[in-house]
Amino acid sequence: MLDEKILNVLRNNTESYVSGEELCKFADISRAAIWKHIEKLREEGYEIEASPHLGYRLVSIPDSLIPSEIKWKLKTKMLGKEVMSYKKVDSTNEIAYGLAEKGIREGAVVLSEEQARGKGRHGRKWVSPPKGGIYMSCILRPGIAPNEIPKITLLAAVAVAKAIRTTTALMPTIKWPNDILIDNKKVCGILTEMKAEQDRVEFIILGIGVNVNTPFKYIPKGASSLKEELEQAGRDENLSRVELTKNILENLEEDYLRLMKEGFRPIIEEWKHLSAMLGARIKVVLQNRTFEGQAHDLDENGALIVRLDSGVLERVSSGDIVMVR
Ligand code: BT5
Repeated sequence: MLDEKILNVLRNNTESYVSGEELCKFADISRAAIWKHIEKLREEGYEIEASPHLGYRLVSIPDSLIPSEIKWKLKTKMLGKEVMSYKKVDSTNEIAYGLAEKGIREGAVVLSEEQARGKGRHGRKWVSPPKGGIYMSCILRPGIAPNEIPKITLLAAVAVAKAIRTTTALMPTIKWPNDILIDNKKVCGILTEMKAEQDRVEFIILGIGVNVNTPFKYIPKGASSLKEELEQAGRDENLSRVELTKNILENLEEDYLRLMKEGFRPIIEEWKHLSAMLGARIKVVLQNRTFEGQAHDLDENGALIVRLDSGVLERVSSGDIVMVR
């Protein structure tokens, strides 16, 4: 906490030095204690200049998914007020699930720089190398019925797509239910897990994985990263994962509160706008069968309505889609 307070004084004075004496007064601790906090911040990646006569000056901040960076000027009321960050975990969804079971409040966020066993849907894996990805799980307690869960997954896809568009100017599209693509390559996946009683969800863990500056050699075939797609567009830049994470949280909260207030309609409309697949020919892969048809619509709960060649409409609430060219 004190680290964060000292850091924020330095952030507000990057043009000049803040004297050790000022910091001592502000934090009400000794000079030696201030020094310890400065060292700790440096270990986290903050570059802080120290001059014996002038004091301290913040030179650069790290693009690390740590609470002090995520919470700084984050424009949310609930999401990200509590942030836990790790260097490496098996899965942020698992950590978040454990915290939610212990009663952590809605809006808490778990982040990691790397995952040893990142999870996809249906027991699949999410490749989660260090240095460049966002691996994040949000704890939500919306008090909805379990069959309404797809609404949250679709809402998250809309929020992440908007955040990617704002921070990169790339044009993402959504593939039902949970993939975010750029130029038809997957850059983000969403895994929604929950604990529920019969008719009411106790909590939801919304897991989001984004390939941001992820080194290309780690990315599965047919997928991509935001950095790679920017390069393809002639822009050679490293993106700020911190900025994107904050933007995702802000969009997520806004859409989540809108869902609670106005219902699912506005989200469906935005989803349709961002999805490139309605009208397209698709193959639906379910656990025990496969069929082709045309992606026709989304229903009021977020299920995909597929028009079969016979004209019959089929409702798909969970499964995988392959685009047929
Ligand atoms: C997903 O599953 O797309 C959900 C991914 C959710 C990951 C986040 S990271 C934070 C949180 N903690 C977790 O443990 N998980 C969540 P699915 O639709 O089943 O897609 C999985 C498939 O995507 C794999 O079988 C691969 O084909 C592909 N894939 C794996 N890693 C990828 C990556 N980094 N980028 C793009 N595609 C990937």
